[in-house]
Amino acid sequence: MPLTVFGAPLSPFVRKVRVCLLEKRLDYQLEVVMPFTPPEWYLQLNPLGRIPAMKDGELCLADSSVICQYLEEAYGQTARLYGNSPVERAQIRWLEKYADYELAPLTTFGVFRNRILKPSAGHPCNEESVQAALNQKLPPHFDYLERQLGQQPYFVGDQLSMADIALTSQLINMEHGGELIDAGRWPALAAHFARVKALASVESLLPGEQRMTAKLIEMGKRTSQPS
Ligand SMILES: N[C@@H](CCC(=O)N[C@@H](CS)C(=O)NCC(=O)O)C(=O)O
Repeated sequence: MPLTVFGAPLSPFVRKVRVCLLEKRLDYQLEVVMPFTPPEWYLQLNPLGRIPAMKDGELCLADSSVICQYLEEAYGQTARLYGNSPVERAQIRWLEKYADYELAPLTTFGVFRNRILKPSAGHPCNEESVQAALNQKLPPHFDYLERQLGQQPYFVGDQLSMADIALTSQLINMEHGGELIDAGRWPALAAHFARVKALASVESLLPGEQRMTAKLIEMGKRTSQPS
């Protein structure tokens, strides 16, 4: 039975899991569950109501990191995404956590939510909060990540890991929200973003996401027009 991922494609956490599955060449199906108003049955899978969740046979898991770490251990013959030593695993988990808990509140719940989700639901974008994220809160994080990356192609070791996937996943939501990393100020990070986005796994998801984002932008324009 194939694995089932529950969630919506524009969530950075769902994208993380999908890219992990694609890199590991594991078959899966996506069952769309929208966040914030999940159906009652979904609370059986994740009592917090957040996406993603995943089923593997009878096993049900929630939280993107828990899911990806399970896939790494349960499907040991597939591409390794959590490094090759305790040191690498710790570094990868740190950067994954950094992406999910430090970047997400700014890139996804700041820029993307304000610019795309709120207008599509008839609520105004708080552009002041977007500008604060872009100009004050994100730059120190980008400085740190630029230093961590140095001249390496990937954040940890010399191969793709969940650190690269989690960080890129957040930056994709920022891009859907109309903002790119400034390549003049953070050249290594901007090049890394382009490199990871060009992976076949990531590339295969982006056109669908871009179409959905364009639709949401159109909805936002319609709801903001006076009737
Ligand atoms: N740490 C969780 C975060 C999941 C998360 O916050 N998902 C958002 C969508 S991007 C959500 O479901 N929000 C709905 C809510 O908080 O009620 C993970 O990595 O899976």
